[in-house]
Amino acid sequence: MKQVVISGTGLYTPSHSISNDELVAAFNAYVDDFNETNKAAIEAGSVQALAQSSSAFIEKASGIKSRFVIDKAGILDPKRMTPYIAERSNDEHSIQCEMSIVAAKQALQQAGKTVDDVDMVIVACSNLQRAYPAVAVEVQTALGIQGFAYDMNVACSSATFGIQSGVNAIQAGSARCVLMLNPEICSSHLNFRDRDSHFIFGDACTAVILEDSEQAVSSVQYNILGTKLQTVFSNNIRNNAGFLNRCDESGLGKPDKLFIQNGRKVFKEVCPMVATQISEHLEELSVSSDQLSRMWLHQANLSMNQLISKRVLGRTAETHEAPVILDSYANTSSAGSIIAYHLHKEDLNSGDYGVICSFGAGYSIGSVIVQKC
Ligand code: CO8
Repeated sequence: MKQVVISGTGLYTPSHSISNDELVAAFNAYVDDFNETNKAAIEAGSVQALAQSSSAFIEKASGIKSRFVIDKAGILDPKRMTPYIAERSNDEHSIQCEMSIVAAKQALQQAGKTVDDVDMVIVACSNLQRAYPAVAVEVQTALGIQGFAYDMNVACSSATFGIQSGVNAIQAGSARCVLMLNPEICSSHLNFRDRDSHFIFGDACTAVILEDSEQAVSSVQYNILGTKLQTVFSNNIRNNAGFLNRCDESGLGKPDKLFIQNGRKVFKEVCPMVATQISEHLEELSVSSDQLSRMWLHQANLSMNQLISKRVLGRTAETHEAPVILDSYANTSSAGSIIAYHLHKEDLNSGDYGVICSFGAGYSIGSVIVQKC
């Protein structure tokens, strides 16, 4: 069996960042306007007044302080609260392709590879900007890669599921070197008028190079010891946007065509599942939790990560053991655990063990146990 390594990663970060205070100011202006406009109906009891948001709540409940976004102006306009992302002609690169190219070039450089070495491209993310042609095929062609490419979607777990697909392809002999990308534009499917979730997401794109260890030349490589995936159906995180929407006009524009969740239930149900999966996965690979130097966890909520790492380690994790990037990136869906890995992978020693773990809608959970070469 071929030993597959992660030999390079890349990260595209949008140039705009929104602080909690900025986001809350826009949200509260929208709330004030709504309540003023509907004053009579609110007083008559036929419309419910909206409640204001608060930066203090956001940071306490989630650990998020700011988020990067493709467009700031549209989100912070209380009359709009949706990013401005202009449509492009079919002759231009799509925005997900553009983000992917930046992250891919970094990952290739880190891996010491050129596009000629890559023969498979996976674009794995929560939302694809069009039905077809696959964004992955567009990226493949834009970069000049031979071979084949496809898109896949497993919500927040898309990257770990994408890693397993890449590992399988290399071990089966259908690919030599895989470029796996996660272009997440969460701001375009977040309801910025929803107090419960308007602060949760940000935008980013990550890239991962997977290849046979025998051909890898990178100075920072991690052997993939095993991948483990799990899915259990749940309606607690859902987005009903889709190609059938226009077939029933009554549903158009309703909140369920954007991200909706029951955050409390997600928290309670997913944390134990994730901790159990990581512990069982380590055991299957005969790695004890004492040997685990790093947990690059999905970046949705700080308390979630503290709870999961505590259950796995049997003690509170040190900051460096479970690095946090959600404070400045928020939840970037599938990109989150890869951003944590990308920014916090160099300082481990040869032989050290780590786990990349994602979890989210589906429910879906993916763990990738790695060892530094
Ligand atoms: N400001 C002030 N107060 C607020 C606000 C606000 N913005 N929002 C809620 N409150 C109030 C509530 O009204 C409530 O008040 P009361 O106690 O009087 O009823 C109180 O604060 C507590 O509310 P919650 O119970 O909702 O707060 P929590 O402590 O549970 O925190 C969280 C909310 C942060 C959402 C938390 O539950 C959480 O993080 N849960 C896990 C979420 C998660 O991980 N989801 C995964 C989704 S990611 C995924 O799978 C990707 C999908 C695809 C990507 C989509 C991109 C858009």
